[in-house]
Amino acid sequence: SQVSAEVYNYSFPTNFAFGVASSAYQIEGAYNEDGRTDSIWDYNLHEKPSWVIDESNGDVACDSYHKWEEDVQLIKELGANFYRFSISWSRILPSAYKDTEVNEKGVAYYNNLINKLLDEGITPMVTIYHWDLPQSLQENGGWMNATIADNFVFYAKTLFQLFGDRVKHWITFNEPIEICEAGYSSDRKAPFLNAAGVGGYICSHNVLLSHGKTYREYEKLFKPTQRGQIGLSAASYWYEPKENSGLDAEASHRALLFSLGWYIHPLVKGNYPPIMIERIDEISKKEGFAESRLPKFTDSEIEMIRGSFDFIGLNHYTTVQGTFGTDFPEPSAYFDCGVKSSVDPEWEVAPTSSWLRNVPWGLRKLLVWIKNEYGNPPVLITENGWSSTATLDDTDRIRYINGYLLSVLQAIHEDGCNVLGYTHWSLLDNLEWLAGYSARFGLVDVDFNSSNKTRTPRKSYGVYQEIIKSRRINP
Ligand code: PNW
Repeated sequence: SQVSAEVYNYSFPTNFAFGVASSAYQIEGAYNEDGRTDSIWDYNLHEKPSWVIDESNGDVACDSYHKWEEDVQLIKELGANFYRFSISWSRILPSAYKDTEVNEKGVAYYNNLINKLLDEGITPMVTIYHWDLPQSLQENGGWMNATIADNFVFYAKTLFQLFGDRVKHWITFNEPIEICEAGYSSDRKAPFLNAAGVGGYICSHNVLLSHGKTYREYEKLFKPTQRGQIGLSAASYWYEPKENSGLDAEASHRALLFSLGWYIHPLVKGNYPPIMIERIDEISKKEGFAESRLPKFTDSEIEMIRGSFDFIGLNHYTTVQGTFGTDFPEPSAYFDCGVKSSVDPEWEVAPTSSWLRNVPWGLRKLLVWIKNEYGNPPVLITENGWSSTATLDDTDRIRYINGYLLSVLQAIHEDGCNVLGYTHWSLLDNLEWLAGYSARFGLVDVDFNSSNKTRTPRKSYGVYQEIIKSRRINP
């Protein structure tokens, strides 16, 4: 659907920030250099290369561990206000567990990066955890073990101590639904645990408790002097009712509560969405489980988690259609939710990611849904992006960026949504998890066959540069 001409007259508010994002395992390489130890991704992709379609891994990736200065230069040229990157836990704490030694060489790498960004006028935004759990913690159950919270809080506090004098924007977790539902209830992400209907809920519970504790420790020990902000980045599709029926509308709303609401509801309201609690309790009982598969928060945990955010991070890529339906295997979060998803074949599909379709109005509807459901909290779009082929002439990405940013402008100017900024995923082509190097998400092309991982800006890089400069979308 087209937007009306006047939407092109809107500009981004003066305090609206533009950035680009990346994550450690996807770009750094240097997997065993300077004391870094294995994460669950290193371990699993070395054990079984066929997890990844091109049998690639993050051993070298974009080699940003050595080429970070060039990356900062690209961000500077782009004119971005901030750079969202993640820190590799096992580079900072090779022994991973609480009270273990900090690795000075790992610290130096991030100090250099942060200082250079600041020198160039780029605000550093740090994701504390972007999926690369130290393998030694996984050997003790990883996110399934409640003791992970103490280890995570120690790691996070180490980062606040080391970098918090200069880093004022922190994201505890990138996409808990991918960490947990994909990692522990399926085999779509490491550690490939595949405990459907169980693993994802336990993992998410521990992630939420870890987030809440980290927020409260920062609030108590660091915020008074460092004055930074903390959020969590949740991933969500927009669910558009497939048929114009009450049942599909109810199903689509429920799917949003079971995905975005799974994490944002606790942060805003203290607990899981009531519909999740009711359905999972009841279905677990019918399935013969002695207790609900959804763990319970205590009253004091609810108090701790409620309000544990300064902004909501939103990773949004695409839209699906929701239909009422329960034909899923049991137990599973899909069965618990009871919504089937499909797509409109008319929606343009990304040439290298079959799940990704260009549906710009979905972002606007999602922002309005968050506003209505959660009292218009400050939302930072922490990821949005498109995967093209290796071409430099990426007109499909340009179409996607323009469409989604127009949708953001409408959400701000016509719907009054509180949107703080926009982050494009990604600066560089990088290791797209199980899609390897086949799905290119970069504004900048990376030649992975070249020994120096040559970076070449695409056409979209120039378009985003122009948007940041003019603060509007050029018709
Ligand atoms: C994100 N979905 O994952 C991750 O944060 C990035 O590391 C990743 O490279 C990027 O998106 C591109 O895939 C997603 O199901 C996982 O809509 C799933 C979805 C979206 C993003």
